[in-house]
Amino acid sequence: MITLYDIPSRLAQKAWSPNVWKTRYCLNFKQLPYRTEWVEYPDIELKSKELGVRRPSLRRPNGAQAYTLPVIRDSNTGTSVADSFKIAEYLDRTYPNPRKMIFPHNTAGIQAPFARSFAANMRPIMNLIIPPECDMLNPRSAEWFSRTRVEIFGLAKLEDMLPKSAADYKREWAKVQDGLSKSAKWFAKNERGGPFIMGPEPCWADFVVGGYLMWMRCVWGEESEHWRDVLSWDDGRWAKFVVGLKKYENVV
Ligand SMILES: N[C@@H](CCC(=O)N[C@@H](CS)C(=O)NCC(=O)O)C(=O)O
Repeated sequence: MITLYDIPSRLAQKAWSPNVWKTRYCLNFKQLPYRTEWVEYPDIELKSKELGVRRPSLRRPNGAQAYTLPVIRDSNTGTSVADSFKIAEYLDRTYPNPRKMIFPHNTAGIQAPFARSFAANMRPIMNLIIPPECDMLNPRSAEWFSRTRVEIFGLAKLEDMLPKSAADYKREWAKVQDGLSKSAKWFAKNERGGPFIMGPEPCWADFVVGGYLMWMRCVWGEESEHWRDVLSWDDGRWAKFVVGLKKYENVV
């Protein structure tokens, strides 16, 4: 059995974290049995060490190192793996179902830079999404998240990340749209019609995009203007994409 370690939110489905969603999509796609164990932010380092994760998986913008989720523990092999990309590689290597490869045709080498370029396109979302993300967490995680972000970004308070005026906010939101549109052009090159980057079956690149979209949907809510915007952008490409990913959204 595989255990997936994830950070809980106060939402009904609990799962919200973009990086952990990448892994959950992988597990659901490969139809591997697993269960989720919830870990609050301040407990991630201790839990990781307990599981035998040897080193931190993140270097922060201020240079500090941090342990992160997702982590998986696979009791079938006695292995713990941190970092969503490394977990995806581990899952393909350990459970190589030829019809369910996260990196079909050995594409890890080209999907890794895809994910980095996508994240770069989406960089403008950070200042908009991090402050409200905090409201979705349980109190211990919220306190810890807010305090560490204030430190990392050298702020007086978390809300200082937000644009100062409505006009500034609009400009920043337009940059998020622009970032997704750049990525939409990559998807449009697939002549098999999608909804995914390689056609009807998803792969790592799709789970990366899906993780971001899930994050936005969780933080702002399905009824929000933000989410309605996203679904309308790029001629409804993301609306179709989200429908396509739905069957991999089980939280167990
Ligand atoms: N490169 C890592 C990044 C993981 C990551 O940043 N996870 C966040 C949750 S979305 C985390 O655990 N952050 C802990 C922290 O910031 O202290 C991956 O893809 O797994």
